[in-house]
Amino acid sequence: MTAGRDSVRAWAAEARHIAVLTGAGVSAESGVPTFRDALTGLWAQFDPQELATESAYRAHPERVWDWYAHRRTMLAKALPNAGHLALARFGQTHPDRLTLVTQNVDGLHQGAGQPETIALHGSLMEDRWLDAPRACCNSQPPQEGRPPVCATCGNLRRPGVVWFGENLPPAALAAAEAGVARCDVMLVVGTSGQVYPAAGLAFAAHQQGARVVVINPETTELDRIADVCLREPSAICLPFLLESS
Ligand code: BV8
Repeated sequence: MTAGRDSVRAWAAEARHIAVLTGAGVSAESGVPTFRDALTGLWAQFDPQELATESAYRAHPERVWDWYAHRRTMLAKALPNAGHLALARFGQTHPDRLTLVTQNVDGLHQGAGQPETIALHGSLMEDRWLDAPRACCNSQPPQEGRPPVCATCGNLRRPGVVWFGENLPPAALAAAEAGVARCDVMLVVGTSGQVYPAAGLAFAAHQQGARVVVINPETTELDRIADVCLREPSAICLPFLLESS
């Protein structure tokens, strides 16, 4: 009999350390469209890798800025769901037994009360300068526009996210790898597992002998290394798995 949610709940209760990797699916029940679903309306004809790259931004700054502005608007109405809250409660109760790593840029794990969430791909709510700022750039507020720019040198503001082809923040990646190296259970929640190096963390957990549990209503690239796949929405599954631990 393949192990089911009851076994995973027992594994979580006994685990010395749990690593969790989340993707857009953990925020779906908060009304935040998943990455592929974020390509609706105006942006439906684009491949995410066409929009979420530096070269796309330099070629079409207005189009890419508008896409991020659209996602920010959607996010402004979103609240953490029962999945985010279950992880936050577990982290507050057992701070040394959880490493929470997210690919999400929506800040909902942090909003649920998990400030030490490791955000591998940055934050949608923070901007920075596209090119290294000159004295002029920080001597006056950016000039409003789509995108805002430095009124003197024209440097563009850009979303504080990690674009395809860009390195992840080294400290975040190192902290994630350290948490995965010491976990005996890894929960892979709401991710299609197609983007690296984030997806590689699940392989690392599997290789070091941890039990890997995929929580996703659909099949994913990572099912083949999973000990168990729970075909459930995360806002239902995570409270069940973690609340007794
Ligand atoms: C890099 C921020 C070094 C921006 C993002 C190795 C092999 C192949 C390719 C590569 C490789 N190494 C590097 C690459 C290239 C590339 C990559 O991985 N390409 C893939 C796509 C082929 N990686 C990079 O470029 C990374 N940088 O490697 O730098 C380097 C430098 C130079 C040259 C080479 C390498 C940077 C990657 C980060 C990109 N930024 N986000 C933004 O948000 O705009 S990635 C972005 O897409 C998200 O952050 C996330 O990571 C990914 C989306 O995936 P998911 O979150 O999984 O979302 P998705 O929509 O796909 O799936 C949702 C899932 O939820 C589904 O499975 C669904 O069934 C499920 N679901 C739905 N509802 C629920 C649910 N689950 C549970 N409950 C529910 N209710």
